[in-house]
Amino acid sequence: MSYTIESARNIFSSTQVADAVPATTAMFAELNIDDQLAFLWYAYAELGRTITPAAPGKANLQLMEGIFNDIKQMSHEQQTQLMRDLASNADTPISRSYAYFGVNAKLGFWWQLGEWMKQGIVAPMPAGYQMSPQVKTVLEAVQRIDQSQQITVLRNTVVNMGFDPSLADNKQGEVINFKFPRASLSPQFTIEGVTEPTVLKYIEAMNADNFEAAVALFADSGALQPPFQKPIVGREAITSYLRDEGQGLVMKPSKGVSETIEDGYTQHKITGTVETPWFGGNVGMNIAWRFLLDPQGQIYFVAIDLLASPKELLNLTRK
Ligand code: EQ3
Repeated sequence: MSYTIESARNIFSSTQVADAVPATTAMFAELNIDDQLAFLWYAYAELGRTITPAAPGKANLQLMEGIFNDIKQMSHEQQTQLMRDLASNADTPISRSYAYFGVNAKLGFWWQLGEWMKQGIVAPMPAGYQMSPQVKTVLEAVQRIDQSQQITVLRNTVVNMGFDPSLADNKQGEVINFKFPRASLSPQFTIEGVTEPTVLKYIEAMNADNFEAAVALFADSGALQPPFQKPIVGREAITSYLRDEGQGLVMKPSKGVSETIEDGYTQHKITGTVETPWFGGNVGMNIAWRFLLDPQGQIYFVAIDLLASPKELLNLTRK
C-alpha cells in the first residue's frame, strides 16, 4: 500500500480532538458584526480574570506605529467603524494592511486596541451596552470549554479578520511579523517511548525557531496539518506557514508510541503540551503530533491536534 496525504490523515484515528473549538467558532461566525465585536470584548475580559496575554514588547509594536498613529487621530465613530470593517472583511486600506500582518502581529494589533479601549483612547464598549441573547449564548458556550480552547477560539477569530489577502491583487511587500525572545531551552530532552531521530530533531528545531531545519526533515511532497485545518503541502508552503505561526512556541512532548507499518513506513504518535509566547507556562495546550515517516525517515505527514481533554494525552492506541 502506498500512502496519499488523504489516507495519512487517518493514522491514529482514535485521537479525540477539541471539536468544541470549530463548533464555537461557527457559532461566533453567525453573529452580526457588532455582536461579534461585543462577544470578543467580553470573552477577552472573562479570560483576563484568570490570565492576560503578555505585552508584545515595544520593538514589535513599533512595526505598526504608522497605523497606530492614524487610529489615535480618529474619532471614536471612525475607530468603531474601523473595527467593524476588520471584522466584516471589508476592503479598506487598513483591512488591506492587516492582511500583511502575521498571526502574532494580528493578535498584537488587537492587544493594543484592547489596552487603548480600557484607557478610552480607542472607542470603548458603549456605556449601558445590553448584551443580545445571541452574544450570551456564544459566551456561555465559550465558558464551557477549557482555557487552551478559549484562546484558540479568540485567535481564530482575529486571524480571520481583515481583507482576504488572496483577493488583494498584486500582494507585495513584507509580511509584518513579531519576534518573541526565547528562554534558552535545554536541547537535551527525551520522549518516553519514542527514539526516532527525525521526530526528536523536529521538536528541537521548532523549539529554536529554526524552521529551515524543521522543514528539511520533510519529504518533497510532505505535508503538515495544523489543528482544525487542511494539510499544507510542500516544503515552501510549510516554511512560510511556520515562519508566520510557529514563532516562540515552546513544545514539551512527553510520551509516545512508534510502530513500523508497511513498506518501511513508520508512524509515531506523541502527546505533550505546547505553550504560546502570549500566555507562557500559564496555558499548556494538550497536543498530539501524529507523524508518518517514509522509508527514508523523512516526514511524509504530520498532524498537530488540539486534544479534547487531558485524558487524551494518554491515548496512544493505533486505531
Ligand atoms: C480588543 C478586543 C478585546 C475587543 C474587540 O472588540 C475585538 C478583539 C479581537 C479584541 C482583542 C482580542 C485579543 C487581544 C485576543 C488575544 C488572543 C491571544 C493572544 C490568543 C493566542 C492564542 C495562541 C494560540 C492558541 C496558539 C496555538 C498554537 C499552536 C497549537 C501551535 C501548534 C503547532 C505545532 C505544535 C507544530 O508542531 C507545528 C506548527 C503549529 C504552529 C501548527
